[in-house]
Amino acid sequence: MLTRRPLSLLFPTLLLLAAAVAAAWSVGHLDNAAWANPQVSPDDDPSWGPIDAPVTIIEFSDYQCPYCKRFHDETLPQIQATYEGRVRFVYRDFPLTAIHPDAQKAAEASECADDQGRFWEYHELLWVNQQELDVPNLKAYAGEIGLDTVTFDNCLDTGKNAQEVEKDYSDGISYGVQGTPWFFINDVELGGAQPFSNFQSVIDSFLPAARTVTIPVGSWANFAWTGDSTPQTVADCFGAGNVAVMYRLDAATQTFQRWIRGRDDLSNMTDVFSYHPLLALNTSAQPATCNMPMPQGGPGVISTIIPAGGWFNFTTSDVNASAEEAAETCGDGNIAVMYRLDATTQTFQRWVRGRPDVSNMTDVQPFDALLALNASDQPANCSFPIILG
Ligand SMILES: [Ca+2]
Ligand SMILES: [Ca+2]
Repeated sequence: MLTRRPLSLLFPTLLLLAAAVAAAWSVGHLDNAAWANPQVSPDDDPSWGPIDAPVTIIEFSDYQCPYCKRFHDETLPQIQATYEGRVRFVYRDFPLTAIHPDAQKAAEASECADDQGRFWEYHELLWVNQQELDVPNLKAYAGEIGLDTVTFDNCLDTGKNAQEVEKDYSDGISYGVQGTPWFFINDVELGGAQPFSNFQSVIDSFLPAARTVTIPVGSWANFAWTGDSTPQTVADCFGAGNVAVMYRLDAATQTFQRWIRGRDDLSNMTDVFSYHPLLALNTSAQPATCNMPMPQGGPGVISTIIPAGGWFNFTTSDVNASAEEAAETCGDGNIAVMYRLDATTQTFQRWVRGRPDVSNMTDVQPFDALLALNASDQPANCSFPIILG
């Protein structure tokens, strides 16, 4: 059963902050809506995941229910692995006491463990031991994970959390829960045993679509990624062996790294400290020729040709040249964006034509800029979710 309730819910929205750099440069930003389903409350029940996650799953469950165990053992781990950091999971009790004589006490016991701050460990033990949930066993499990057993036994024997469990159950009835397990995923109700793919399609409907970046053959691309962005991780996303070089510009620390396939170290460029890498975007209709000064002020120039509409990565030995001065050597108006990575100070500058400041990228925190070279003979694609850093 899959129904979408017509609620005036504020959906998580995707705000695209178009950095005024280039079409290839865009960053995503999630407006993290807290749980906003006015009809179904997470109450005071145990949860994991960010409290402001764009998706909240509230499960109503019963420790003696075989389908609940199956969800816990098979489906939930997939949800956790796929949506870590983007999903909050809340566990509420819905013991079907007419058919499951131990379910009420098991639920109370889990709340007694929660009173000692150990809900999830205890919860795991209950699923492992689903066939043995009578009161003596519930007490034994508390001892197994080192809870204060006197306090725990007293909690269970006096029915300290009976009302809490009954409130979950009566709330469930009022929300229309008809059995276990039963789920509310933001404003979508999902009842009964369901495959992971059904959870996936509901969860995905609340998340921004994956973004795909394509690097043409032999080209550089400049983009941002707000997830776990080690150069190696991102390079691997583009397919085995495609990306040969990756720069990572960390906006937060204003530092950069250079990763080169086949080299063990993640170079911070001290090995080429006399050279200062430049990355230029030529937005004109013709190739741009950059005439950089020779090292040590020698005669002549070093010419680099940047294709029309493309990025190019090259170096300058002119330690005094700013990003803008480097761009000017490439002809009037050709270069729209120039990064200059100062190997000596391990800092970088970003110059954007028409902007008065040489941005140090504090304006695009907390996004990490990446520059990747596709050295393969085919276009390289990477699809990645837009995640808040
Ligand atoms: Ca509750
Ligand atoms: Ca509860």
